[in-house]
Parts: sequence; structure tokens; C-alpha cells
Amino acid sequence: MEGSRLLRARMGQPGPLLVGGAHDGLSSILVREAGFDAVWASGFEISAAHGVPDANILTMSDNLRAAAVMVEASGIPVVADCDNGYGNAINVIHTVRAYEREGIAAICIEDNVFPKRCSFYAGVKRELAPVEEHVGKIKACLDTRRNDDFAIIARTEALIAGWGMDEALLRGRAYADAGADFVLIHSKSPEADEVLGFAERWDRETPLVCVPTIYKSAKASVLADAGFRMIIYANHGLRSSIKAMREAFALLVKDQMTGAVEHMVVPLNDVYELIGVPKMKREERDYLPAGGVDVGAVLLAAGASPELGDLVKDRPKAMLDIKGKPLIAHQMSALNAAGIKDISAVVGYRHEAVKATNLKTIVADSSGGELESLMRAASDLDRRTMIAYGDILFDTDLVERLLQTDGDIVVVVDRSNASERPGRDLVKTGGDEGANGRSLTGRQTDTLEAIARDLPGANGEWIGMMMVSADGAKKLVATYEDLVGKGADKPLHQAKSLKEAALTDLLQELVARGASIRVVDTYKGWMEIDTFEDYRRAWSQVD
Ligand code: SPV
Ligand code: MG
Repeated sequence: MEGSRLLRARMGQPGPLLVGGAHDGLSSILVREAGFDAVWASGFEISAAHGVPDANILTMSDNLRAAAVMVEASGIPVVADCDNGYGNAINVIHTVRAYEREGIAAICIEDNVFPKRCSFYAGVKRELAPVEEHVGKIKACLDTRRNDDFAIIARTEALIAGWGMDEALLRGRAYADAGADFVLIHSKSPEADEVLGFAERWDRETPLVCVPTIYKSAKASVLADAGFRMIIYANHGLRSSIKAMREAFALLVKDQMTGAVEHMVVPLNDVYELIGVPKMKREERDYLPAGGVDVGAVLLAAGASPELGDLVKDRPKAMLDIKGKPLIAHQMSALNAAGIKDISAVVGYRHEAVKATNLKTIVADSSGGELESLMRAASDLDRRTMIAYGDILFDTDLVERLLQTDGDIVVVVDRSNASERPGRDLVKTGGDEGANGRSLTGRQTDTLEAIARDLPGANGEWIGMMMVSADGAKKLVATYEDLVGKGADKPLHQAKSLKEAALTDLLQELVARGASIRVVDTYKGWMEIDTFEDYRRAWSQVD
């Protein structure tokens, strides 16, 4: 609901409206959090936050911008302090249009001349506009507003300027009779006697507003009983934050260590909650391409590759140059483009040569196999993770397809040429789609039945790429640990020992234990770099 309507609706309920002063988005959020009915976009606070006196030094646009930020951030009605309307009645017309357009609930216009002086500055030149001039401004407000709920608060500074109670009442009545929705009587008396005296003599229906800054001991209930319907706590947020910041800064300069102020500051998470980071995370999930911060990737790049001869004399395959960029950098680009930024590589052979920006490297034990390499990264397997061999090139589309799957363990299978690829990781899959493994819907209903090198009756090749959910990752690690418990020297499927085992051996073990491993089909979008011929092909095919 619009702020002006909310404010009007609140006026229909019992009790005074409590309004908290703020100067920016965060302070307005704190006003809402505390339970105030509305935010007071305080000229005093906004000026102070800009480091200048409250004396019409900031322009209407400066104040409007600050108030509009508060409307957006707080989500509760904003009552804007518009000083004297920033000029004469003609300026006021533009002020009303602009503030109403920004969703402000109410504006307050005081009878100070332009340029105004803050009500509390002592020893400064203080003049009031003639009463007729201010009545003209109030009429201009009422004639200009498009929506009658947009409330106009007419404020008199007669008591502040020392013009006496009779003048204050004369002005208040004139503004009420002109049609103002509220009359604000301001006072700098240390006691509430002045405003209570004013309220006692108030003889109009128009509700009263007060700002108990200097008269500190008047409780809202007392002011409400006297007839005040809106009570503005105008600047206490800003003043308390000055105190807190001053103390924290002094301690930081003294101790030169952030721990010194830890007891004085809110945790970072508190800030995140206040400014909507959890909501932004939900929006990221809803509207950004799949992937993002919650998904990691582990690349297995530890092995030596003697078949590539001199090409890998001083570097591992991951650092093979393909069109001016190492193989691993191509992998990282494809992952990054799909939103996966948190990437680790398990490295081994010539590991000191593996360098890439934003890549975490984990050094594997050179005597171990592929599975042991992966388990070196076990601490990274604490969330949804893409796992891939370090010697394959893949494109972003393939990563995105994997991200769209929802199984706990999902492997990518190439359906072309399975039988013609001896020595490869072959698979047998089964499911409810056609005999050739194609599915019209594109959904992965196929599951892995067997995986091994040189598998008779294979209907596809595992490309060395898989996605595990957080649960799937846990299952992978738990199964490995269970196997370790049974003896690292024991054979595991095609491996002589667990220590030498490949990832395929663990996948086969998971199948044997009844795990459901889903399959995503592909016919293109990847390439293995195993031989000189593969390397030559990569140069011709990579953009
Ligand atoms: C403000 O907050 O800017 C006000 C209220 O106008 S007071 O500072 O008390 O005058
Ligand atoms: Mg003000």
C-alpha cells in the first residue's frame, strides 16, 4: 500500500503515531525495525549526514533524494521535513509535485523564511515569514497534491523565534483553517509546558504534532493525552550513531587493531540481514543462470601424460597452451561463464607450473591414483560440485546442462562411437528412453548400470565430467572412507588397490551398492586431449 494511504489508515487507529528520525536508507530501516509507525526524513539529520548546517544549504533535490531512498528502503510511510518548502509558494508547488511523485506519505512545511535556520541554533538570525505568506504555501500544497491522502503538516516556529503563545496560536489556527492536515507546534523549552499549554488552548479539529527534542522527560502518553496525534523523535538515531562511531574510531586509532572494537560493533551478518542480502541471494537463484556461488568445481589435473612427449616436459597437461591460453584456463572460462567461480584443481606432476587467477591448487600424493587425488579435495566437497578430468575441454552449454540436473550424482555420457574407443571409460546405462539413449524430453531418466574400461556391451562413454549434489558429494566421500576402513591395499573393481583406483572404480562401487547415478547425454561440446592428434584438433576447433 502507498505510504500516504498507510499513514491515513494508521491515523484512524487509537494512540499517537510515533515517528523516528532518519537520514538515509539504513537509518530508515532501523526506524522500521524498532517499530515506529513512520520515518521522519529529518532536515537536521540529512544536513548533518552531508556535513553541513541545517540552513537550506542542501537543495530541495538533495533532501528529496534522501527521502526517496528512505521510502524505498524502509517500506513504511515517510514523513518528509521540507523546511520552508525551499522558497515561496511557487517553489512549494514544485516541492509537492516532486515529493508526491516519489511516494512520500506526508510533507512538513515550516514558517521560517528562506534560507531557514535550524530551530535550535542559538545566536543566529531568525525570522518568520508573514502568516499570509505561509497560508499561501499551505493552500498551494493542497491545490497541487493529486491524492488527498498525501498529508500536509503546517509547522509554526513562533515559539522558537520567541514570538509568544498568542502568535503561535494565531498561526496554528490560520494554517488549520487553510486546510492543513496537521499542525506542528515546535518548542525549545526544556519542559513540555509550552507545547502542553498550546494544546490546552487548541480549538481546532486539526490534529497536533510535536517534536520533543529539548523537552526530554515528556512521555508520549502524556503528550497524547494532551492531544498530540503525532510525535516525532527527530534526531536521536543520528546522535547515537555519532557517539558510537566516535568511540569506535578513537579506539581503532589508539589500538590499531580491529579486535579492539569487536565488542562495540554488530556482526557483519547483521548488516547483511538489514540491507537484504538474503533476499538478493534468493533473487540470484530465481533470476540468474544456474550455477553461481553455491556450486564449486574440482578439476583432476595431477597425472603425468607421457604420450604427449616434449609438450609436457616442463608442465602438466593442464598448462598445455591452446591458442594462447592454458587448457585449465579454457576449463575455468567455461565454468565461470556458467556461474561457477569457486574452482579447485588437484595437481601433482610439475604442479609448480600450474598458475591461474582464482584457482585454488591442492597438491596430490604422486604415488596415488585418480580417486586418491579427488579425495585430497574432500574438504571442498561440502556442497554441490562439478568434478571433471583436467584433460578435457568442454563448453559452457554442457556445464549449464549439468547445472540444470537434480540428481545426487549425475555423469555426462557421450553416445557416439562407444564401441570404437578402447581403453576409455565406457558405460552401460538403462532407463525408459529409446534404445540409442536419446530422449525427446531431454530429462535424464537414464541411470548408470556399469562403468569400466573396455566394457562389453557398452552404450556410451563417460567423458570424465560429473555433478554431485551436497548429499552426493557426502556419499562419495563416505563410500571412499568406508573402503579405506576395509583396507587401502584391497583391489577395487578394475584397480589393484584402492590407492591406485580411478574415479570409475568408485562409481562402479556406488552402482554396486545400489546408488542411483543419473546420466546426461551429449554428442558434442567436449574434447579430450590425450594424443598429439587431439592437441592438433583442439587448436583447430577452439575459438
Ligand atoms: C528536523 O529534524 O530537521 C526538524 C526537527 O526539523 S528539529 O530539528 O527538532 O527542528
Ligand atoms: Mg528540520
